[in-house]
Amino acid sequence: MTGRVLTAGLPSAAVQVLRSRYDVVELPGGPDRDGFLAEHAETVTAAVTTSVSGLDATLMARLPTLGAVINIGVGYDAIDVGYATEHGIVVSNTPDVVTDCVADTAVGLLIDTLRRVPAADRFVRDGLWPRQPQFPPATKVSGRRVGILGLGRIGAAIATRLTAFGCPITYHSRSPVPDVPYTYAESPLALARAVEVLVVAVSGGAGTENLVDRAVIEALGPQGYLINVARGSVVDEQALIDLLSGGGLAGAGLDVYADEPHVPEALRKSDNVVLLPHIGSATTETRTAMLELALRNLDSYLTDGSLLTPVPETAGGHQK
Ligand code: 8YV
Repeated sequence: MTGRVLTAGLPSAAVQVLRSRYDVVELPGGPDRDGFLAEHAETVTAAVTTSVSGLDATLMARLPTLGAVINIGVGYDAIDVGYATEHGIVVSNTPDVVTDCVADTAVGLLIDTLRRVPAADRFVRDGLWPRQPQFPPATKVSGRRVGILGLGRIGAAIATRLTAFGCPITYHSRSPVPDVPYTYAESPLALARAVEVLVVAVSGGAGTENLVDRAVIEALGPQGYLINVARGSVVDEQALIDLLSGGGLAGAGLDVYADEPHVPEALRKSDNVVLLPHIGSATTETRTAMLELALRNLDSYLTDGSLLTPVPETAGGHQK
């Protein structure tokens, strides 16, 4: 199979790698897009995008010869997989290679949030230490009851790490996972009631939108913490802000938001949250492995139409 490869929202280093191997066109944003599509749309065979940029149905509909969407990322909620499937367009993602780094990020964020590590760092930098000899004690991590929402690859890797911290693990997934040494909770609400820290590790998409709603956050209570390394869409962000500011929740550690890269001022001004700019998979090693797996999928598709790691045909509600 030959044809052009369209890149949508890729970092320039990734575009360069693709350009060295394929005939690449880079999708522009804004007013240039219509002219670009008029010129190139009918020659595009495959598109390469990221979990953040995605590819919606409107754009796919304008690419009549598109056969594959190659996603650099495990989550594919920003790609309209329903539309793709209906129109014979195959979609791949990058599972497994992101698992370690996203799980590491979740555990690091959990520790940073409970132990208030960024606030302690600011305390030293701002010169407060000589004036106020003791940084206020924070919250112990080891042994704390942790709930994992979504015991997929990433949720399971988070559970393994936290088991080493002596944290009893409870989880909720669409159905109980066989042969795991953790306690199953029937619903997100039951999970929140049973734990002190809730870690969100479920995939984004229509099936999980607002799964962590106001009632779930309330159930964590004034001593509870929420950690989200999944998608902003899974959590009711306004309810989170209300409960954090009203003392209904002790703190939150967030890597993802409802409207990235925009983070509500109420969160940015809050002292009991730790905020990361969606860096779960952002290490050189993992980003390289993601790009390599995406390239192998693209090569495979352009060679014989097959994919190495296709996504399940229906999106929504899957654990990452
Ligand atoms: C990246 C992610 O932020 O894999 C995912 O689902 O959200 C992250 O790994 C993204 O893919 C950037 O390329």
